[in-house]
Amino acid sequence: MVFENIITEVKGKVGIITLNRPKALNALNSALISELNAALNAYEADPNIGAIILTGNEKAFAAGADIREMKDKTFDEVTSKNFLHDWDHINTITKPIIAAVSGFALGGGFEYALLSDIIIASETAKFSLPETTIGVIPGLGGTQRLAQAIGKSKAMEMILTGRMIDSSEAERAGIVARVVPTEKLQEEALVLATKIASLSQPVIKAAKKAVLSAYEMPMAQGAVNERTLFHSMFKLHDQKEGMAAFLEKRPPKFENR
Ligand code: DAK
Repeated sequence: MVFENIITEVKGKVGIITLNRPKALNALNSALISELNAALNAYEADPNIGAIILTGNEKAFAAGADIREMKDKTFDEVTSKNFLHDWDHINTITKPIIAAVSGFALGGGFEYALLSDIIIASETAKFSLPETTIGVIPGLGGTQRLAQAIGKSKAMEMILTGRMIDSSEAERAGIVARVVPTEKLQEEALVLATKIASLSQPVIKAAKKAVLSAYEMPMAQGAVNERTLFHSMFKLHDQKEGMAAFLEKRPPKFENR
């Protein structure tokens, strides 16, 4: 596939998507999001891909939705066409997604990082939800996911003021899994994604689904969901193989089935 706003690349079993509108600090517009959704679908459908990396460049992961594209929209237009309705398509992807963030992750850019499964950040990463400073509020789940990630008081402070935080504050607050030197970000993201992609795909998908249920259902229901998923692992060749390999003191050979 040929894209204009993103670059795709496969390394081993890892599908990489690099946002590529550097002149606009990777501001997200409709064309970019359609391409992103197409690339995500292609990796989701490709049996050789076990994990996905979503990244930007050193200066910006993404500085939010494209303000030029939104500025003149009327209330009727945004409601009748459910403006930006396809932006949460990433939620349908069952393979793990790692956001590798350097530079600005603002507004919708930060929300895309929060929609990913793991965020690893470079030392120069900066996060904020600045929507209130331009006359709107977050619209891609940021109010919900940030509050869940860091608690009400800090989320309120960030959202009501638009304050930008750096990578060490983001790490302390639990937004990012890890901070790495800027020049090592892509390498570290690839090591992490490659490790995940080396495991059994159905097992990894079940683990992702189980963790996400912590955000989507009450605890008791989430625990039942986890138990059902756990039991379903015993239908897999890879469960037999993983346990046999452990006992036989050899590396497992997973077949994704
Ligand atoms: N949109 C459009 N262009 C942008 C942009 C953006 N968000 N961010 C940066 N740019 C452009 C600038 O206009 C500038 O273009 P030229 O003037 O050169 O043509 C170029 O990128 C470089 O930016 P600056 O000159 O401003 O660079 P600085 O280093 O001085 O500042 C900055 C960097 C990141 C601090 C600054 O650019 C900035 O504050 N950017 C805007 C950040 C922002 O407010 N983002 C939030 C946008 S609202 C939804 C889904 C998503 C959303 C809502 C709903 N649904 C599913 C319903 C999301 C909303 C948003 O993200």
